[in-house]
Amino acid sequence: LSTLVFAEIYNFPNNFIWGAASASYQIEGAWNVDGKIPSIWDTASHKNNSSIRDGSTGDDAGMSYYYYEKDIQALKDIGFEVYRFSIAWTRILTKANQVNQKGIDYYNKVIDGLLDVGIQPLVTMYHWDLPQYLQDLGGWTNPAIVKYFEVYADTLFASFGDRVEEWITFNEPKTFCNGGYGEGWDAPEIKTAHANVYHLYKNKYFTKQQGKVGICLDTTFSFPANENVTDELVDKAMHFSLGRYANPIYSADGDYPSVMREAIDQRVKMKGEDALNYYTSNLIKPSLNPADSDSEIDSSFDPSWKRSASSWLVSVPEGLYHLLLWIKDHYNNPLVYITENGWSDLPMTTEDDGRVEYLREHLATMSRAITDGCRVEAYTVWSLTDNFEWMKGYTERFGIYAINFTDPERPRIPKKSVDLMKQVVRDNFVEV
Ligand code: GBH
Repeated sequence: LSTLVFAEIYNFPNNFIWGAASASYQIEGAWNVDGKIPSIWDTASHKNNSSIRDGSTGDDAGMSYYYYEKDIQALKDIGFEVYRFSIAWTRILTKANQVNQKGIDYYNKVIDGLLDVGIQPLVTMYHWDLPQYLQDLGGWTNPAIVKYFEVYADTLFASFGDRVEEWITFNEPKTFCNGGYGEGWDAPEIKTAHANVYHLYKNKYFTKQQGKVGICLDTTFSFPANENVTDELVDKAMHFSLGRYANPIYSADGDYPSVMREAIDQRVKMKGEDALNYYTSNLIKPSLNPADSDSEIDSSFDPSWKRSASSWLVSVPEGLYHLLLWIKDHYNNPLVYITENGWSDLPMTTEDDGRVEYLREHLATMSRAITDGCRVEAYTVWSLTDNFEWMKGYTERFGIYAINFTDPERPRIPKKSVDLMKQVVRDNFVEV
């Protein structure tokens, strides 16, 4: 008997850019050497009874601080042309905001090592490892952080901008704002937000206590300076001052003031590429308990969707196709880099058939989206190696290379998906 294999071929443009992605705290280790200062993830993972599933830390992780050449070799073996990695703010600047030369030296070695073998660096400035001393000042809730981040970014541009051509400011602001400061399931594990408290009161206490929960906003009133100043301008000034906070909470449309949005839109017309992380999708319907969420939307998984080792991650390749078309239609077809896409399994498998299938199917839908006019130019798989998966520690593995975290040499061991990626990079097509 012979086996019949039905394979469909999905092509990619000749100049398509392939690569892999990682993030500093998840791979580097060396958490307290060469002048590095503590980050909020050092704090979260060193706490007694930390919330990290296996009680682990990123103190050593894949030891990329020492073994970055193994990462570069692993990229090169596949033929990748781009490496997305992040820089640890905590290595670059001291508490006194002085440049830490040893930190600069480390990233110089990584960047030069990549360029030597023809791999372009794509650098994320912030992938969640905020200096702890800045968190002690309120972190992302303190407006002063804007200036601190600017000083840090300035140092990066000045130190590496001669060789790094592509930068990403923030990895997943929705995740670190909501996870870190809204619902508290990521470092610094703070649960705040006016809306949460308001809804808590409304749902749990209002019937009995009949009180009110408000928010205290501050504003001046803006008077016209002369008779040429229009009422519209007064209104605009008020919206910049008060409306930016009040409108989302109190206005009929619940949005930021349109006058403010239009003014800002004019100034920051989206330029460059949209860096997009896509993993999974969901089914949505109007909420049965509207009080539970601001969106009044309930989401769930289709039971037919394949599950990974991560509870939130199911395989929905069609979702990537529809997302790319949605972006094309809503944002005037910008250039898009897929900066993360990947699959988790349990330690320690190199027979990662689930990942191979996930990647094949997602690359195929990406190819279809490109055929249908989307301007996707690059793809970096998450992740180059197994690494510290945040609150899940080392219990969920995303690498296309496996790492045994008890082996002092931390060899990068190719999984089956490395063979897949080699073939895709070589042929510029994927078979499904
Ligand atoms: C990415 O986030 C990150 O950029 C990367 O660092 C990470 O390693 C990778 O995903 C894999 O997780 O645990 O149910 O509360 C992906 C988006 C948003 C997915 C937060 C996990 C937490 C869900 N992430 N989410 S839950």
